Amino acid sequence: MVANVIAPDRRINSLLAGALAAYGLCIRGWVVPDGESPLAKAGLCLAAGEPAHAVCLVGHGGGGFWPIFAAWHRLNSGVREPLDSWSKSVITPIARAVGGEAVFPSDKPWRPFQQWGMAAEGLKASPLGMLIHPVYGLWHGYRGAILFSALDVSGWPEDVARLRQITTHPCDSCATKPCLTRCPVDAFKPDGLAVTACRDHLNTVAGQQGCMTSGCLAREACPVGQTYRYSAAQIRFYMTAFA
Ligand code: B12
Ligand code: SF4
Ligand code: SF4
Repeated sequence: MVANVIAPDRRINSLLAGALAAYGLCIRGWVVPDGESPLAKAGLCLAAGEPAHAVCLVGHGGGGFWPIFAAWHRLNSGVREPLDSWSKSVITPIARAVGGEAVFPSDKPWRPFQQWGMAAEGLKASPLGMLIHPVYGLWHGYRGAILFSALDVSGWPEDVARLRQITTHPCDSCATKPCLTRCPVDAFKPDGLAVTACRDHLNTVAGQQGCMTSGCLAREACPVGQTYRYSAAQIRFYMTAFA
């Protein structure tokens, strides 16, 4: 776990970190936009229409939460969208307990989770569209966010500046970019993922024996954060959900 969490309110930060750790989840950083930032307008609205002043991003680096989710799933096998349902059942009460409101990446209108991830940890997008993390590589994600209407944000700008200075971007120094040469249907285009080409391939015999079994070959090709690679069961779950 890298220590790059910014805590506008350190008491709330430690309460949240402890509660999330019990489920294999962690704080993936805070976003406290100033009034001028585009982030202040993007997705920062509470259910009652009030503006939110701070976002705590919740997610995972690696697949530590997977055994906890899998045990829950065995007991709740009929639930639709099981990972999203589990995330809601875990994060919603934790958010309420600290006076926040939980929002989720799967709920429409989509909140800008990747923009929040870039602001919170200083991450950048990889050529695949996913954000790359200097430690976890492509093996990380977001399970929710907790919005706060008011929070003591004193000390925030200095902390953010320090964080952004120390963040390195693996893709900047990756000369060969193997992620871009492994996809059998060349689905990664400058304007985004060619979703239909990818899905069509996944439904062929080659796709079933390739990406559906081993995971997205492009993601697998990235050398960064390999020790955080998800388990075979977690990879299969995501591939099945996507295909
Ligand atoms: C819609 C969506 C998709 C669509 C993409 C459609 C498209 N071309 O835009 C589809 C279904 C194809 C998709 C696929 C995947 N997705 Co997706 N997706 C989303 C979702 C729900 C909304 C994106 C969005 O429009 N947001 C609204 C805008 C306003 O927010 P934003 O932050 O500015 O959005 C950025 C993204 O849209 C990004 N983007 C654009 N094109 C693509 C393409 C890909 C593949 C990705 C990952 C991002 C991306 O650029 C935007 C500008 O910064 C987000 C969750 C969320 N709420 O953001 C997850 C999300 C972006 N997806 C994610 C992931 C991991 C995937 C998959 C790899 C599957 C998986 N779960 O493992 C696959 C890729 C398939 C493959 N072959 O491997 C993660 C990314 C995590 C990270 N490390 O960055 C997110 C954040 C979900 C999460 N819970 O963590 N996804
Ligand atoms: S293979 Fe290189 S360019 Fe591709 S995601 Fe990994 S570090 Fe970035
Ligand atoms: S899952 Fe396979 S076909 Fe789809 S983008 Fe990844 S490598 Fe390409």
